[in-house]
Formats: sequence, C-alpha cells, structure tokens
Amino acid sequence: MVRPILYFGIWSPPSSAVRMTAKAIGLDLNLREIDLFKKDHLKDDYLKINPQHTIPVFNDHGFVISDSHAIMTYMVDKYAENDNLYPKDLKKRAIVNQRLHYSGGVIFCRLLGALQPLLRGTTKTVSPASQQFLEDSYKYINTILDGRKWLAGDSYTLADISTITAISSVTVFKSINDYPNLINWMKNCQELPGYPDIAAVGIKEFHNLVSQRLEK
Ligand SMILES: N[C@@H](CCC(=O)N[C@@H](CS)C(=O)NCC(=O)O)C(=O)O
Repeated sequence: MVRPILYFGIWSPPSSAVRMTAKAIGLDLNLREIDLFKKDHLKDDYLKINPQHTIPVFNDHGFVISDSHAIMTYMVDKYAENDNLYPKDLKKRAIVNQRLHYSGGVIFCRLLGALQPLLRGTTKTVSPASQQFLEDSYKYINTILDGRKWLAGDSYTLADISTITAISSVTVFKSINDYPNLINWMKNCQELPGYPDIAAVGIKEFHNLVSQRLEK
C-alpha cells in the first residue's frame, strides 16, 4: 500500500498525537516535516493543502483532512483492526469525544494562549490568569482520573493519546505536583506506543523552546 502522508511538526502536540495513533494501529506514514519557524506552513504549496495553515494534516490518497482529532478518529475508523482506541459503542464513543474536545478546545487552546505571546516576543512571562486557566484544566483531569487508570474506559483510547501530548507540554508553564492522579496517569501514558520516540521527543523540544523564551 502507498503510505498516507502526514504533514507534522516535531514539537507540535497535535502532530505527535496523530503519529502515536498511527503507531498504535500499525499504520505506516509518509512523514513530511513542516517547520513553523521557517514558515513552511505559510508557503503557497502548503496553503493550497491547508488554508488554515496548521499542522498536522493527513493526506489519505487524495483525501485531505486537518485537525488532529478529526485525523485520529478517521484513521482509527478506517485503518485499525479493532475499535479499542475509538469504540463504536455510542456511549463509549461519546465519552472519548468529550475528552477529545476538552483536549483540543480547552487544554490546547489554553496552551496556545500561554505560548503565543512568548513566541511573538511580546513577553517573557506567563500571566497569572493564563497560569490559573492551565491549572483549572489540571483540576478537571485530576478529578476525571479519580479511581481510573485511563481517561475514558478500562484501556487507553484516543482520549489519552491526545490529552497526554497537550498536557505534558503545559507542564513547562505550571507544575503538576499538587495533582497525584494526573502524575500517575502521566506515568501510565509512558507505556503508550510511540511515547518514547514521538511524544517524549516532542515534549522535550517544546519545553526547550519555551524555556529559552521564559525569564530566568
Ligand atoms: N486543533 C488543531 C490545532 C492545530 C494547531 O494549531 N497547530 C499549530 C502547531 S501545534 C500550528 O499549526 N500553528 C501554526 C498556525 O496556526 O499558523 C489540531 O488539533 O490539529
């Protein structure tokens, strides 16, 4: 089979989530790196693929889709041998979807809120309001994880893959020390396929680029 293409970035949490999903289901990808600092995403060729100029983007033999959550769910529905990562059962799927929307719509957006001013160089700190927003998402995830190993169901799902890439990036801005369930879950996520070679590498790079811009 000709491998589907993934446009991705090394430190981009949603890109890592898609790559981990592909690894978990054994899907081999044709990886094309997009370097945001070189403005690859604003070049004409890329804008034709994704006018929203975000990574990741998946090109499945001519079918092009952006947004990690849309990509991951499509990928599992189309290519996975079973529905473990994204259950077909409506109620189980609804819970995974809720976590995915929280990961993308809340955690990742708050992460961007803290990150963008640093990247633009308009500040070298993270405002107390932004830190509070990030901490609020720790509280919520910590509560969901009460008495559970994984975020949705008895085994790991796309919810864990998406959330771990987002929240472990957030930890550069705010410590998780007060959230024991979150700490345990983050340790459990280190067992996920692709964690050491994809997530950990991306997280390290993300932490480096933020640390360089934060006031010492
Ligand atoms: N909701 C999207 C967010 C994608 C996103 O914002 N990616 C960032 C990198 S982590 C990006 O491409 N930024 C460049 C831009 O917005 O121009 C997803 O989950 O894929």
